[in-house]
Amino acid sequence: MSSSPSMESLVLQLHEISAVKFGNFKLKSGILSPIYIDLRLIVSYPTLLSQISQTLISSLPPSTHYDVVCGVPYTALPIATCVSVSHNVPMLMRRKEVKDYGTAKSIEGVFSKDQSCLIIEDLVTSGASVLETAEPLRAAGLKVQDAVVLIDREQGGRENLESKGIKLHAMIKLTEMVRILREKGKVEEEMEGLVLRFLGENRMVAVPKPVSVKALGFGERAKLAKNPTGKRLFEVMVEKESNLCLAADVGTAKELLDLAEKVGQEICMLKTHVDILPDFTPDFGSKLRSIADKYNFLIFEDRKFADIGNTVTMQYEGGIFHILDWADIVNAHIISGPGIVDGLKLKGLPRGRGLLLLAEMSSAGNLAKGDYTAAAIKIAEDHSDFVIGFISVNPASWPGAPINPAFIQATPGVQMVTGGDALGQQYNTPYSVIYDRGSDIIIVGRGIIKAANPAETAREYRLQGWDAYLAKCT
Ligand code: 5BU
Repeated sequence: MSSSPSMESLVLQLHEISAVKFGNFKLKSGILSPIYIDLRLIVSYPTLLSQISQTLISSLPPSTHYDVVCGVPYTALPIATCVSVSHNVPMLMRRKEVKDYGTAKSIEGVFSKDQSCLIIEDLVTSGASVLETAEPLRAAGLKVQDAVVLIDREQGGRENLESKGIKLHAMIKLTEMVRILREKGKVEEEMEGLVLRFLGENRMVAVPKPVSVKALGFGERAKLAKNPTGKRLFEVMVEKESNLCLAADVGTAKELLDLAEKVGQEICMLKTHVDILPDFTPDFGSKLRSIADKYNFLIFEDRKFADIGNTVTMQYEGGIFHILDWADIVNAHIISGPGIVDGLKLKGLPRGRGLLLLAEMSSAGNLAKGDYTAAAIKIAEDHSDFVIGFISVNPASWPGAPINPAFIQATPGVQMVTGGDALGQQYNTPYSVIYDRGSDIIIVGRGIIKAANPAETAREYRLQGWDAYLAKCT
């Protein structure tokens, strides 16, 4: 362990290795800044790395309690490792991308629920990356109340984190750092003035949040829904405090029914792909229906009808699956034009069923955008007695008039951390899908199915999805 050097000496060393530079730099946000900080370099200076880690941890108030530490990937990982080793505190690692095979965990390391985790970060501007790390840690049951950062840019991070229940502790504030460098003759007074003015003018960098108006609650929206299934879905969401739909993509009908029993109480909707079940029998629908009735959720067969109206009437009602008999909701592409909705409506509306239109898709390179999305909205409006809403990815970004609040937005491609799979699927987090992207329902498949304990994980997704919805309404 190295002896504790003065703050001046650390700041001078950071300047010496060019981890702090003055000039004219374009930041990630596009803003031009007179100061640039790159702490990735410190891995090449082990003594400095160790000294910084020491000083960082001693800047915490003595009362700060933590059982484990977790660095924000990637720059803070070596700092967190140093802290862990020198203080003998276990460390956790958050994956930036979750693998689609093996354990599919977003947090690596051993921990137990209710332990406190200290987040370690190199540089905080808005606090967004600390929040991105806090989210999956909290979802896994850990308490996150404190974060410690090497340099606080004083641009709103402290306030943004405070509003999410995280106290930010800083080894040094950027203004103090600049003052030390000026006092030691490393920066001209004029440059110090420029930096201070820049920081003053950019005091609050908000965590991006496009949703600015208070959203209407699901209870209110239930009253606006014309379709009985759409209305019921809103009501179930309110009753169960759940906006979670499970994508039950398992290998057999037996597994699907077992899974439905396990997670039934957490979900508002269960989504099937009935044509992937090798042991499908004609009584599958009635078995699933009785589980749905027991736990009060709706059944959504993700059939993605795409043919002309006449053909889809037969596909919906007939064949071996008899989807119309057991699925509350189905969905359709609009590639074939509005006739597909007329066809499905002919069979579905008399039974009180509902339809979701595919306005967007979650997979990379898909063609459902722009005019296609706009056409889906128009068809939905023309058939609002049967269409209950959309499969969408970022409805908050749709141009034009606000979408009728009677329509429900349901979004696939959701996991606890952003990323994707090897075949084009793209994931966003529950919070970003509901709060930032303006959706209502998170559709989660492998994030839950592949978890060690699907019921518990479903509960975590439910809580995150619901919290994001509540945040939108207040
Ligand atoms: P995942 O395991 O969470 O990636 O499963 C996503 C589910 O949602 C899966 O059943 C897909 O068929 C479904 N899905 C999708 O991922 N993206 C889309 O645009 C549409 C459906 Br539509």
